[in-house]
Amino acid sequence: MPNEALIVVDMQNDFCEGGALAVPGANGILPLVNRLIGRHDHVILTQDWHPAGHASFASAWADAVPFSTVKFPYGPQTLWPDHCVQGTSGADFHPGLEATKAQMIVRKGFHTGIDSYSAFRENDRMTRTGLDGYLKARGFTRLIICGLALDYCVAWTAIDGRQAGFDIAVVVEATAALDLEGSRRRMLTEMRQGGINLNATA
Ligand code: VGL
Ligand code: ZN
Repeated sequence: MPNEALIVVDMQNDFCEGGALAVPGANGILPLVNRLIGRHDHVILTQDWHPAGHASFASAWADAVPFSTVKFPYGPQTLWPDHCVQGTSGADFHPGLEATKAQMIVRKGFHTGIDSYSAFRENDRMTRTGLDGYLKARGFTRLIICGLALDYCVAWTAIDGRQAGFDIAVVVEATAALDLEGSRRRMLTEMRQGGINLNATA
């Protein structure tokens, strides 16, 4: 469909098996993600792309442990293990991902003090990535979303996409979740209530 784009979120080594912030089940979705890529004319990849010492890394703070939550100027922020550092192999796309066809790669999380789960808007909820303008300029009205992690970058990208006026379907079977303290269930509910279609299949 000419007005439809596939967005593949953060299929990077650090989120896959053996990676610094591995999402359980990440490698298992690769065949489904590749099948979706094969079936779509317009493919966009997102890439988590942090400078070393990024504020979302627990290692950047004294006495902080990964997966704890701290107060940032823009609100609560989960601290993560160092991951997807610019230029490292952990930030590369998984070698099994059919990445060649991608028409656009959106990098996010490159401002040292601001994390970015959404591919549209950073975690301060103000700084925009430009993806909205790109998609609208190209005439896309419907977005199919898959990738990692369902309850963080996929969910926030879907919710912000909906808010920007796109028709959104998340292919849940082509995602995997971190599931920290019930985040999978919580974000599925938020997406459903936000008018996002969760019934699409790969
Ligand atoms: C993500 C946590 C930190 C994700 C990225 O891709 O879902 N999660 N950075
Ligand atoms: Zn990140």
